[in-house]
Amino acid sequence: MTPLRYAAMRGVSMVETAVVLTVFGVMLGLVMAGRAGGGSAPASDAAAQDAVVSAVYAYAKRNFRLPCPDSDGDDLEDRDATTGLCTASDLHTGGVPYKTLGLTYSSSQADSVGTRLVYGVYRGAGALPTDLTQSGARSVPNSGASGVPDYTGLDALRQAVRNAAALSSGASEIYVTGDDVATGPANCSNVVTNLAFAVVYAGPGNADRSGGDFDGVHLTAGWSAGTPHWNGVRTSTCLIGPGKQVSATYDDVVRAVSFPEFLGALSQ
Ligand SMILES: [Ca+2]
Ligand SMILES: [Ca+2]
Repeated sequence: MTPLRYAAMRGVSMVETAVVLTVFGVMLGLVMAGRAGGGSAPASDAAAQDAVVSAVYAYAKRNFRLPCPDSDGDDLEDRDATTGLCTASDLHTGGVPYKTLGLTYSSSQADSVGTRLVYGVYRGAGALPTDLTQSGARSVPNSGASGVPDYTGLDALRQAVRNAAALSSGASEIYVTGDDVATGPANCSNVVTNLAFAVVYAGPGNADRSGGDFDGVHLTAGWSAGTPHWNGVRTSTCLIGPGKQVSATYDDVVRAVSFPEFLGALSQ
């Protein structure tokens, strides 16, 4: 890569980062404004989630992998810099790694973004061909197959997504349930489809008045005030279908990114 080309790419990357940070700040402001008024603001909450999703897309394009979740509450992904692996093989879900994504929030927003938004990612059993949190060369269909050139960079991530989509991981990886209507019951026995990653918002409150602010069978352990903050959800893979309607006992909002949706975003 020529220096000129590198400089141009770096410039675009910084502009993209600035745009994402600005959008995220505006969206969080809208969310908090909705709270201050005493009412819920579903549209703004959904927009704040989408800002995180956009930041994850940008991160994936720059790093050729998805970030690990944050299970100890320091806003950094829980990843071993030496091995390049998430700190535990069963780390599926945790807090949003805001700092890793280059996102910031003020102390007054800490309750909303620090305790009520959860991030989950497809780990592919921790194997390089299918673990979306790892970067490295992949070939078709598996890494290092003799005589088949390996893909690297963004192509390698795309190949990992295709490899993951070809598996039937079921409840061993993050997935969505039904919505209690078209796609069947919203319980963890009903595995509708696995996901590349997901951002889940606990909603305005603890609607079902049980456990934490997540409702129903959703992430029943959730955030805890001690350390590690998000350890209670680390092994959770069951996420309620995004189509489930808000009701008197359910106000969570799920933003689920399927393998095809993620592939599409990586191609833009
Ligand atoms: Ca962390
Ligand atoms: Ca809730």
